[in-house]
Amino acid sequence: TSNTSKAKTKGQGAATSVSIQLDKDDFKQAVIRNLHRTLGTDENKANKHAWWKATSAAMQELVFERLRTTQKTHYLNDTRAVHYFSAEFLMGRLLSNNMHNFELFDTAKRALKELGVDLVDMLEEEPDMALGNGGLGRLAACFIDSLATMEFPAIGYGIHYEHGLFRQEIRNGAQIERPDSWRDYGNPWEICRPESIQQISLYGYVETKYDEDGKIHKEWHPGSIVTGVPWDIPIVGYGGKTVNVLRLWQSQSSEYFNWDVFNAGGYVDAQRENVESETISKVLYPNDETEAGKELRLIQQYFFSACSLKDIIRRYKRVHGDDWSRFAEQVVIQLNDTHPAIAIPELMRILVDRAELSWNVAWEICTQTFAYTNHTLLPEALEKWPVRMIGKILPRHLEIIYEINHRFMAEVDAKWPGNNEIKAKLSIIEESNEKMVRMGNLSVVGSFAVNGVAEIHSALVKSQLFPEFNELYPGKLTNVTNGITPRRWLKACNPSLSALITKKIGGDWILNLDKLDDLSAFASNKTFQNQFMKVKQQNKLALAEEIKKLTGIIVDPKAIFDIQIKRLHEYKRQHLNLLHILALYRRLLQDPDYDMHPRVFIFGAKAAPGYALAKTIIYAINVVADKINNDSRVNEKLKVVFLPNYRVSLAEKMIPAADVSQQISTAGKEASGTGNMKLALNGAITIGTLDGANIEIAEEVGEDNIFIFGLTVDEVNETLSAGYNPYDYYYSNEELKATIDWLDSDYFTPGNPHALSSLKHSLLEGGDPYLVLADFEDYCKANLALDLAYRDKSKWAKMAILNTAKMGKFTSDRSIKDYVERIWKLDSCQVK
Ligand code: GPW
Repeated sequence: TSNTSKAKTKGQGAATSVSIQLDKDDFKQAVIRNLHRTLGTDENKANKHAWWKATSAAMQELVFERLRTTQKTHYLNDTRAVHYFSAEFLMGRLLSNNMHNFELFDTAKRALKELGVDLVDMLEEEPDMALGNGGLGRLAACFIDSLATMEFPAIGYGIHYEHGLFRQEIRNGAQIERPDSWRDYGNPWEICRPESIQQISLYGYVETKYDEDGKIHKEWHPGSIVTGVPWDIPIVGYGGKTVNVLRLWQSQSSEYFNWDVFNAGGYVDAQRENVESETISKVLYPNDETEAGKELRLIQQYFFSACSLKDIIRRYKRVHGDDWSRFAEQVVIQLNDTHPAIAIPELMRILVDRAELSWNVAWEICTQTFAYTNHTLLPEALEKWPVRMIGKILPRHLEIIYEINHRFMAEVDAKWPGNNEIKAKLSIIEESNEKMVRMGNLSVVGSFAVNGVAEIHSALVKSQLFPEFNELYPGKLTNVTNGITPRRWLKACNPSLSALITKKIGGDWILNLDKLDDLSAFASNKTFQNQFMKVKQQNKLALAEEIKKLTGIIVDPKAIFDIQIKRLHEYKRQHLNLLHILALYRRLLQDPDYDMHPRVFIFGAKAAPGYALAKTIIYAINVVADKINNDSRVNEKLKVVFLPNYRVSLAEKMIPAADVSQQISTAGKEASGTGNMKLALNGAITIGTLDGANIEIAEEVGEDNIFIFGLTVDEVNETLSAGYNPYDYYYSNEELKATIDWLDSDYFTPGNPHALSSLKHSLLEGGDPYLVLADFEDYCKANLALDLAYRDKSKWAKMAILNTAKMGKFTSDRSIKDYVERIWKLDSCQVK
């Protein structure tokens, strides 16, 4: 089999014109009809929520019509499709997005206005669909937007979590977690597909049988059967032509019970320790970049991978019957990190045990079907599952994994004869005290392509993480730099800037982001600078109002809005930002005339509930904020805001108002970053390290239009191998020492002097693993340069314009084009 037979990629297939013709009056009627007939209420009684539901229902009529046409077209053309397997899809809100992608936003706005409803205000009724933690989940959401926009046959597969990422509240400065219930009052976008239910097996044992010819056959007798119920979310491409689906599986207990196991004895007791079926899709694990190592998490991974594979196979068989020879021509499966990697042995099981293909034929199909994206080098995020746990939950899969490894080890031995060190390193099984299955190694061995998510990251995947794999399989490891959808992250979230850009250079940028470069010609034009900065000012005013509403804090829209929004992690170094804030505070106290442009530091971040130091950093930001904001000696020049419950819909309000984008991870640690792209696209200037996609952003905007500081990847490695000692920096920089010591006094936490001592400890005795102290001085210098640059209004405006102008590369349309041409080999399919 080969997946290259359809290698020709016909252009980009992007939609070019509006397909839905609906005027204001049609729209009004559709909303009212749904208010009456779907919601059973009327204009006089309807509250905001009812209007939102009726409007969503009106949109959904259009969405379903295009969904049906798309599915019919794909079916009739028997197209090769990509299946994007991801444990997370961080969709955010869908109504405004769907309106924008159908190019009906303005129509809807005018229609609703005549009904006495403010659309923008009404959109706030929609809860975020927060089925993801951060960058990885949001990337999946941007990718399916681009896939639909460019009319590629694609389906997203994931989990229908009952509770998405927790809602964050801040009480007395500390994070507390509240359950997220995004479906409490019904979700208008999802449609249940009971006709496509799947059942999957768990637990039990494997029986070895021999047929008359002495051939071995393995039979898995499961201990329990779980039902997967699919919910489809339509994904509307820009232009409204192709509507793909995101299919999310909900677990349900099944009627069916396997009595073989009951007879095996001891069953009821053993069963009690097993995960209950309904629990599987209950909640998203909130640990970003750290594996939970929990049985339930492994079951979640298997559950959605196995349901999705069965779904794909059912669809394939409908056309091709038992002829497996074309499977890999029709199906490509992208593994979003290793979370769905258990799909590899699952497909082998189906092909070998069920379809009775030979191992070699099955393995050929398998390794032509899967491709794997790596999103991190952090050791704590590289998934490993105890052999014992896999053996309990998926006994047959464990056997298959061992067989894959056995054959792979022979391959390794052929390449490096007798080299046990390399074998131990590459083995899918880690021979530690507690034996582990390395999901990364399994994914590399079982895939035809492996990619990192930014140039530097992919280079490090090759040189640090998988160097021997790179030798063994030349060309398999590659790069696809991440991207973001400009529909959500510019057109929808920043309507004034979008309108200004379109007025200046036309609207082609929405589907061809490189067009933004046409703005470069106006970067020094005073009139355009004024228009551009006026939009920024209006967006800052709107955010200032939001800040007041959410926190009571009053900020000056003329101040620099300096924003750091991302999950809370030591490697992302929110505490480096905080130390610099403390340094500014101290300078202002020591010298009331200290010359700086007023600046508001704004944070948004959730910490994993079990990540104690991350929670301490949130607490530290909040207590420092409280002190500074209420200190009349400094609060004209300095304010600190922590906005609670950072999420997609809040990001959409913050990003358009940012002057400065903080991207300050330790070099080598942030695989790519995508918030960096969103902020720069909206005209924020980055202060950042040479890490992840920052490097490529710097290449695009040029060194004059970004503030780069800190150690490079090579310098980080040199510093660490030279025996890094944070005390050297602590004792040699008076300001640094003073700010760190300040945190450990009772100045910020009256009556509780050591409330923040774990933070100080991690930076000193703890060895400062993320080199905060090493980068502090250079960070301060970059901040100084930034402050000076801001005072030159024209210079800053030019920088901001050029940032927007040079972001073309970072559209997710380009990422998807890279995947399609270099990995997936898909043809686009125009839906009429
Ligand atoms: F650890 N990323 C994330 F690699 O948001 F799996 N969550 C995760 O669990 C992981 C990665 C994982 C992020 C990266 O940190 C970020 O740099 C990258 O831009 C994003 O994935 C999308 O590739």
